[in-house]
Amino acid sequence: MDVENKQVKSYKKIVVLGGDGFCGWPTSLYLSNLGHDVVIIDNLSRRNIDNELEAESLTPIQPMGIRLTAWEEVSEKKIGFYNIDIAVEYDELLQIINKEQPNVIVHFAEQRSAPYSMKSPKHKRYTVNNNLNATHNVLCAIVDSGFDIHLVHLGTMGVYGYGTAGMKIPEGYLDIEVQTETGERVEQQILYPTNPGSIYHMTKSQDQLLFHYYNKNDNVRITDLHQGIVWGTNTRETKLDERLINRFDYDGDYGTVLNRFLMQASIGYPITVHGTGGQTRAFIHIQDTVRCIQLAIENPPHREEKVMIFNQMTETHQINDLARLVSEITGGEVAYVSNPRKEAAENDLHVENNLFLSKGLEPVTLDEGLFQEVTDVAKKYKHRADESKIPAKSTWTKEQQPGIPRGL
Ligand code: NAD
Ligand code: USQ
Repeated sequence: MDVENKQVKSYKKIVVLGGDGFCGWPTSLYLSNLGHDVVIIDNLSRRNIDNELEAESLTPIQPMGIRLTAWEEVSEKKIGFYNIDIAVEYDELLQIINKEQPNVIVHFAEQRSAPYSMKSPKHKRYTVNNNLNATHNVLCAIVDSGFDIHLVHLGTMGVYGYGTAGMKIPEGYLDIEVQTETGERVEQQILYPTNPGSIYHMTKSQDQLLFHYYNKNDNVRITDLHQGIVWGTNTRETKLDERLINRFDYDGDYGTVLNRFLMQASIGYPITVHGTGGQTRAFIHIQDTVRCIQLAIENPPHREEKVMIFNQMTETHQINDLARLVSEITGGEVAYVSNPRKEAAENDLHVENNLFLSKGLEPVTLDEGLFQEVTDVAKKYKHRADESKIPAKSTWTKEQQPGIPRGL
């Protein structure tokens, strides 16, 4: 094997929920390579949504069986796999937990696209049912099993909303002072108030309350990672064999902004900036995502401790600046399209992320990674692109227009 085989001192049994997805697959390989015993649970709903949308990953992802065989051949390590719907099949989920007895469960298994969650009443209801039942079933099953399992959940920066009036968004909690009826001033710490911008982001806000409750009532140990927009495609492990390649979404529903811009520029499609491009968002490279999960697993909260919240992001950028940067690297043209979303046209974003930095995260920055991403992935697989899937057609309200460049 080409990569350094890093065995951790304290080996753990880790169940990865959603381990076939964009973040879950490279995380499963990374943790397996560290020497942990990894078991994936995934109902392959993301692949079925590709069928529904008639869209495909730009990169040629392999069926789960081929992925797992390839990993075993490359690494001599086995990853287990169960295909169940954790939002629906509670008894099966509990049985797996009782059988596998994991030390850690990493929870990626939710419908994660904001535009998909806003497509129609059917998609709104699916996202709420899937995400809230998935999270609740996991928490309920952890308590039901009686094991002391550390739950690491992938949350989102979007729960905070993006307007911070110049203040740095703290890691989950806000210190406030209230005045009592007798005029005394008392300090308190509360969950940072949520302000979700889509049905999807709203489910993540609700997840926070489920975590708070199960932590308070049953002492479940929980780490909630408020992650920014992930960019990039491959990690050291997924690069080891073409059959291990990670997915790269570029369609109008699942493609996230920076990867979409890179792909669009590589095929000569105008770079689709929504509205004025004044929106500022938080970003993280996929290689840092997997490293952050490792750090979260290695630094669990204690049994009586409140839910631990990390802001899992490394840089903030305005969409306009990203478009300009991609255009400079590739020569691509920037198009300002109608914004199909209901979001502030401009915002500032300042985020506290000291927890991960203090635990040793050394971020991959846009300056180092962008050019490589364009050449290694976007250009290499551009023959697989279907231009008709690029426009963002899901609108937040019936009155809004899709984000289609003029003339296309
Ligand atoms: P993804 O859609 O690629 O992966 C999610 C996986 O979960 C899929 O393989 C899907 O089949 C599975 N899944 C969904 N519902 C399930 C269910 N009920 N039972 C079993 N399996 C189920 O998404 P991703 O980009 O890997 O995101 C993973 C997590 O990280 C999500 O919870 C998302 O909210 C969070 N996140 C992602 C990003 C990003 O930019 N991709 C950023 C911040 C946070
Ligand atoms: N945008 C464009 N042009 C495009 C696509 C998007 O200008 O072609 C803009 C959007 O209007 C938005 C911003 O870019 O202002 C980000 O959009 P996105 O699709 O990249 O990200 P988002 O919908 O916020 O969701 C993604 C993931 C989600 C995760 C979230 C992290 O899909 O799972 O939770 O990023 S965060 O944004 O920090 O909440």
